[in-house]
Amino acid sequence: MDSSKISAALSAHLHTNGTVFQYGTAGFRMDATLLDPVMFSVGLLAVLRSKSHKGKTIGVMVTASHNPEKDNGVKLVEPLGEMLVQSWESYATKLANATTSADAILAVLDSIVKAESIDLSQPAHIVVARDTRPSGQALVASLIDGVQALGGHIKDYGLFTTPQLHYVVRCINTAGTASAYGEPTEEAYYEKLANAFKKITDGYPRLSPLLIDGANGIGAPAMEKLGKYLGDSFSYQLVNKDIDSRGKLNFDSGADFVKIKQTKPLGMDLAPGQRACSLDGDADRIVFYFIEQDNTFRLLDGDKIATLAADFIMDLASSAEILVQRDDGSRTPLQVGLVQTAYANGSSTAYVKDTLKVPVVFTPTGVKHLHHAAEAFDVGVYFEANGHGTVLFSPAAIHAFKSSTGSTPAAAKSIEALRCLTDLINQAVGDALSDMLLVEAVLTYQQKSFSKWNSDYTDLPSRQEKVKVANRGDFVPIKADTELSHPLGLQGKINEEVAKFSKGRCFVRPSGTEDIVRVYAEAATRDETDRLCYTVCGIVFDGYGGVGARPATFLC
Ligand code: NG1
Ligand code: ZN
Repeated sequence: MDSSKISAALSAHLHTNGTVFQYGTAGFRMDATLLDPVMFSVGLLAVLRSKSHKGKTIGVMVTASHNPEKDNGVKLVEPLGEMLVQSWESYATKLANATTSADAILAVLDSIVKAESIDLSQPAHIVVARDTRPSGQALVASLIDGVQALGGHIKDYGLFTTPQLHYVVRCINTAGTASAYGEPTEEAYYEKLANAFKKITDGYPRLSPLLIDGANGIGAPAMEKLGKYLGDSFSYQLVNKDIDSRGKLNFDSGADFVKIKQTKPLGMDLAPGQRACSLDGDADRIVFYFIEQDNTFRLLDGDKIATLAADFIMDLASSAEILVQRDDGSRTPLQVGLVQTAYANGSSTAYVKDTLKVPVVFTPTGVKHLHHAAEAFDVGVYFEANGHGTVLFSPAAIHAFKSSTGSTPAAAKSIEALRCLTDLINQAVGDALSDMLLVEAVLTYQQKSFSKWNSDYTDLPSRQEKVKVANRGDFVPIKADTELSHPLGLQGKINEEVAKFSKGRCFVRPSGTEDIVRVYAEAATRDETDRLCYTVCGIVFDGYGGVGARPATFLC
């Protein structure tokens, strides 16, 4: 470690304004003007992480996803495209907060090297990409300074969706192995998705055009490029594709806006019966929607995508008579499991358990938790209600798909479809474009309308609100985010309110990405849901450090 080189490089990125940094659910995320020292520290940490993996390539994505354009963020990606391992999150936090002086940063670097027994003579390879935020380029430059100060090699892929960055990381690190994931280029990514989609939908009548809201972010140009590879196998119309005008990214558009507001985005004309979807600002989330003839808005969210996918894969596996080889030598049917969070609509959970008869596992919020839980199944379907998720296939499942031939033409066709799905679905991370094609492939294969898909089960009315509090750290979630252990006494008050409503469910948890606590409520009717949600918002605000305007005082 060349201390003088690190000290000299740090002098251009010193942290001077007292902000306390925290590597949260989605890495570091905040107002972009505060991020320069953080980026430098992430560059240093990425080098150490790569060295600790004996020179494997580590990814860095610069994005603040669905958050406003003025924000930005950064997260690290492990060699197979997963989120940074949890034990390193605290190193990231310590290092970012140590950018106040050369002594502080050298001490933290040294402590990480010792704690992880890192061999500093190992090489370090980093790849970086960013979304369309105006602050992105300068932040990447700060990151590169950090990487180079510790002697790492870095390749800048420029503008990418988050899942594209995860894809290239996985490709680079699996090249030449039995689980090679593909060519680490943007073109190969589009080609892989488009070829799988074309194969699986071959011979079926095409669906009506899909309206796609690009949230004026990176998903828009990526969709345009993907569209060229898809040719006439997929018909769509892209709106909200202006990535050049300031202030438009995610503004009243995108997956998060549509999910929370339960309405169509700005910039989209949506006639009754038309099919539509929204990507988020870095294209790792997607939700679908349509409006009924009576103008009722219908959202097809992550829960609906998960049930559609699980049902489809189980149908294919059953018609293909897939058997999976187990460690004890036996061969047993494919085991499909579904992973949800507390934000999943209660009706979806009931549908999965009672109708699909698929096991459901609950994890805390944040895809790293869901991803991990999904790995326990042959086919692990995981989606957050907000539309962030994917489907993971175990090596044994992939082997079964590859080695089965099928005893009838129908079985052979189902096996072929399962093989296509393993290429179509991004195995590294939730991916809006891949998920969009997955949904369109299933609906094409089944010739199913949005309205029919929506009628699989009826969502309970739900509401999600934010409450600004003095210190969200006072709120400590337990039991996969469904309850709070602290502040003492608050959970009892929430329980009292929930008990007043039929089918009532409500929980409060601190956000990992915004300086707020979230309140989620469900009940039998819209009116009861809103009453429950705003009553609990009021309890939190009045008794537990609310700041600013009191939420929805008109109701309570
Ligand atoms: P927080 O801010 O911790 O609730 C949000 C989403 C997560 C996840 C992360 C990462 C909700 C309720 N929360 O986390 O599901 O997607 O952002 O972007 O949607
Ligand atoms: Zn996102």
